[in-house]
Amino acid sequence: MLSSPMSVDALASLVEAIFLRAGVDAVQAAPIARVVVAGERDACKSHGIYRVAGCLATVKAGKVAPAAVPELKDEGGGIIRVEAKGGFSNAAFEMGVPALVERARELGLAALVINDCVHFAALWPEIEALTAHGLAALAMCPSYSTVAPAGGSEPLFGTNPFAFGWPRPDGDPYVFDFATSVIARGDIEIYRREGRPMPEGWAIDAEGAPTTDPHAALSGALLPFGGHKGSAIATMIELLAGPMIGDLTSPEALDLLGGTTRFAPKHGELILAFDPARFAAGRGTDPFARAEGLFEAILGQSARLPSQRRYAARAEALANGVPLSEAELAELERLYEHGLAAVE
Ligand code: NDP
Ligand code: PYC
Repeated sequence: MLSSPMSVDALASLVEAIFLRAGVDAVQAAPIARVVVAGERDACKSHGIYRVAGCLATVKAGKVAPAAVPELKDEGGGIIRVEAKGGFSNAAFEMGVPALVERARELGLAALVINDCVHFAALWPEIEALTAHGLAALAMCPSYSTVAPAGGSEPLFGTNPFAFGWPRPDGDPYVFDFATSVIARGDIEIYRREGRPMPEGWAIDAEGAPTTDPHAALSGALLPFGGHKGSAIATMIELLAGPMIGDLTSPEALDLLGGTTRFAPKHGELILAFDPARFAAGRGTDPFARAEGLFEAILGQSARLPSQRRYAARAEALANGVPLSEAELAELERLYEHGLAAVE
């Protein structure tokens, strides 16, 4: 049952207050609240307010440093690093953005490396933070082993999200953001909570047999999207956002976490920013105008662009509030009242 919609600002204040009351330092609480509320506002339920309890459980279990203050390490080159020091990734990302934007403009491309961060979030808020500056961007990170490689049957990769954005002069950017598993694990947890079977083709059980039972899927393995192609992209993400940046792979993150619980895993993240105008310089063409032609051609076939659903949900939420069920509201109130005592 739906309660009255809550304004985006009111929801953001409530979520931030939950984190602050639970002992998360203000440096981290505000960025986490921004990301979680953006997910709920844009109808991305798997990474919206549903994640608040998991974050608190991660704090309670001592698997994240709630008072960590990230540290920027910028030597003026194309690689900017932020050490999250065991805190959530979100404050570390926000700290790195100004240097990343400045360097991408100066050099044409630049990378932001985040090390030692606890990661639970969707990547598109980060992509949008860069497209807002007229930059194209890629973001990726491992997670913890829950996905079998194509042809295998044991969890190895994380759900390894991969996101891309391209700025558009007169509107919302082109953004895609997806797990490299068929579906994010968060969605499977929502199926489990709602007691619904999942569609076929998402997962295998612990014996390697196809399953539509979310319980069996969560104790078995998810499948990569697109068979061997998704498997290869998941491998690339493990390499680029794991060993290449001196951080953990998904199997290593799982070892550190000690199991596939609702706790968020610790690992690194890689974000790349490109200045399209710099790349196209001297070619006598406008990359942004040409991109518009491509988007129009997609839309001209009545296909939709990724993020269109999300932007529509955002417009609705900004105008009329974020729709929350009575159960969701009660859960937020419980977390506000009882803090860490409210989570296992
Ligand atoms: P979805 O499959 O729901 O969506 C993936 C992307 O495809 C979105 O950009 C979506 O846009 C777009 N899309 C969906 N349907 C269409 C369509 N018919 N035509 C064009 N575009 C379409 O996402 P996932 O379940 O794979 O991932 C959900 C979230 O989980 C992501 O935000 C990801 O970052 C996050 N995640 C985070 C992890 C972490 O470790 N931090 C791990 C795994 C996932 P739209 O939103 O508009 O529908
Ligand atoms: O939904 O797969 C997921 C996920 C893993 C870590 C954060 N989100």
